Amino acid sequence: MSLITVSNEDRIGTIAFNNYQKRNALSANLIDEVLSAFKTMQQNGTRAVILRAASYEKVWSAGHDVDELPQADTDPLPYDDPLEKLLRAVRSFPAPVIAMVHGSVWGGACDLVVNCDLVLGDETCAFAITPAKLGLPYNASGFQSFLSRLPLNIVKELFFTANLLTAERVEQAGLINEIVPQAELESRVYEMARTIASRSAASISVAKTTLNMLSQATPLSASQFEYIHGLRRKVYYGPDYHEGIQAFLEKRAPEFRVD
Ligand code: KGA
Repeated sequence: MSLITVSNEDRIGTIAFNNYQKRNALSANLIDEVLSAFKTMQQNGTRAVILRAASYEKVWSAGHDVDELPQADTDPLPYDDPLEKLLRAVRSFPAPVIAMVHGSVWGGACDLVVNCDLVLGDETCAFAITPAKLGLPYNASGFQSFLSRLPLNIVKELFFTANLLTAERVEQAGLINEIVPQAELESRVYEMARTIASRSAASISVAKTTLNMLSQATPLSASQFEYIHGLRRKVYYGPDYHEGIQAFLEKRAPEFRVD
C-alpha cells in the first residue's frame, strides 16, 4: 500500500504523507515514493510542489524512522541516508517546494521543513528537534540548514532542549513564512502556489538555486570538517547513542550517563 498520495493539477503538485499509523515517520520506503513523485513532477514541468500530510492530525511527521537508524557504532546520518537524499531532492527541485504544516514536526522532519523553500502552518504547528533525546550526533549539513533559516540561539535552544517550539515562537523566529488559521491554511497555500505558477519559471528556478547556494556558503576548511566529523564519530560509537536508540525501541525514557 502506498505511503503517500500524489496529485497534480494546473502544474501544481501535491505530495501528502499518508502513513499516520507510524505518525508519517520518514522511512526509506516512504522517502522512495516521495523521490519518485518528485522525479515525475520534474519531468512534467510542475511549477510548485506542496508537501503536506494527507489529513489534519496531531502529528505532521515524527521524523526519521527510528527503527531504521543504526543501533550503534555507525554514522546515523551519512550522505546516502534516505533522509539526506530527500533533503537534496527538495533543494535541487527546479521549482519551489512549499511545506504546509498542521500539527507537530519532529527531528529530521524539521530538517525537511527548513529545506523547503516556503513554509505555511496553522496554529497547531510546533517543532521539536530531538537528537539530544536519542544521544545522536546531528550532521554538519543539517546544522547548516537550520542556521541558514534561524538565529543561532534558537537553533541551540531547539537542539539543546529537544522541546516543542510553538507556532507563535517559530513564526517570531522566522522558521515559517506565515501562520494562518487552520480553516484557511489549505486555500492560502494553494493560492501562493498558483501565484508562483503564474510567474516566470526560469527566473524562479535560478533564484532558488542561487539563494540556496548563497545561504549555504561556508568558509569551513577540510580539516575543520574532519575535526567535526571526528567529534560526531565519538558520539555514535559512544554509550549515549546506544542508550538513546534502545530507550526509544523499548518505549522508555533514556538514562544517559552523568560522568
Ligand atoms: N520512528 C519510528 N516509529 C515511530 C516514530 C519514529 N520517529 N514515531 C512514532 N513511531 C511509531 C511508534 O513507535 C508507534 O508504533 C506509532 O508510531 C505511534 O506512535 O504502534 P507502534 O508500533 O507502537 P505513538 O508514540 O503511539 O504516537 P503518539 O502518542 O501520537 O505520539 C506521537 C509522537 C510523535 C509524540 C511520538 O510518536 C514520538 O515522540 N515519536 C518520536 C519523535 C521523534 O523524536 N522523532 C525524531 C526521530 O529522529 C530523527 O528524526 C533524527 C534523525 N534526529 O532526531 O536526530
